[in-house]
Amino acid sequence: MEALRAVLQGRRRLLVLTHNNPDPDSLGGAVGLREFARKAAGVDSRFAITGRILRAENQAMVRELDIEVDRLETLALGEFDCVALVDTQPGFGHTCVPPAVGVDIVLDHHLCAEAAPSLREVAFVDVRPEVGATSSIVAGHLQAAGVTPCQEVATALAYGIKTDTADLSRNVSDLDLRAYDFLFPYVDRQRLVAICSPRLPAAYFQALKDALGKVRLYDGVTLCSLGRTTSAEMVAEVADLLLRMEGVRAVFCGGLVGTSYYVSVRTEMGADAWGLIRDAMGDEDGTCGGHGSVAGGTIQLGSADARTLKRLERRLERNILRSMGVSGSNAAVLGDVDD
Ligand SMILES: [Mn+2]
Repeated sequence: MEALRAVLQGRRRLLVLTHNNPDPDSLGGAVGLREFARKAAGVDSRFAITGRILRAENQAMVRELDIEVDRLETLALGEFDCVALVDTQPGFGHTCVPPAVGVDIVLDHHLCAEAAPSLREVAFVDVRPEVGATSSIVAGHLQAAGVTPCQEVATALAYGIKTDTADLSRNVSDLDLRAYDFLFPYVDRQRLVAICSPRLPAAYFQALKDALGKVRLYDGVTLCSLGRTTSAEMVAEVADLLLRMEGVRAVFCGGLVGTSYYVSVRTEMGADAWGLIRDAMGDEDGTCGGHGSVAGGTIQLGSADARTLKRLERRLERNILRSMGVSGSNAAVLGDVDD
């Protein structure tokens, strides 16, 4: 905490960045770091994104908690003399850091080989893969600094921890539990409930229906292709849902957005999702990262035609089945039950 404070102190203005399309943990970590900068180091800050906030829950989080999000291209980068990456690292595929910008602070909990060399130039690095949420790492720094977070920040951090640890059930460390305990008295439980179950557009149910029609069940391994889909979030959401099916050890879910193919992997507790996604992606042109039983990746396709997509999915499926030690001959699909 003292090292983080020391890097911030005396700076004019901090710019906080995260994934292109931020999830709750990155939103929580970002507002938590802004609170730390302001209350523990007296530094003003902004939070900027390059993509969109997609999931209905994440949009509700921004709305309910008045999270200030700027578009990166609207900010004058010259006004900032300190840059932080939260819940991601330099070089990650889903993160855009302008080439002229040097990163000073990295707070994250993902394992990733690709980031390692560029991390050496960063003044403050706090990457703890054993922790379930970046929000827990940030909350820990707030607690250590004796900062009482405001209700909105505490609720954002708590929701970040809730989502990345599946309600403190997945990839949970002592720090996650301590952070949640620390935050809970300041959490606005009414707004937390509003964030957890927002109304969903009809298009969401259409996408879900389409996805469930394409599920293939192997021996404990579930594959699902969303084909061309609306967002990487939908791929992750379907993967989360399918892991709840009885007998499923691992879920691989993929979908094409533009010319980027997104993959989400979910495994039972104790399994290594990152190892699985690396095996699945093989030599494809892409990046992946993950922690514990959750991993995600992106593959860049030269073209987005149906044949290219089909071939890619066939290669991935072969790699996955080989890596899981499952024969590819006995797939079942949903909806085949006679009634
Ligand atoms: Mn996270």
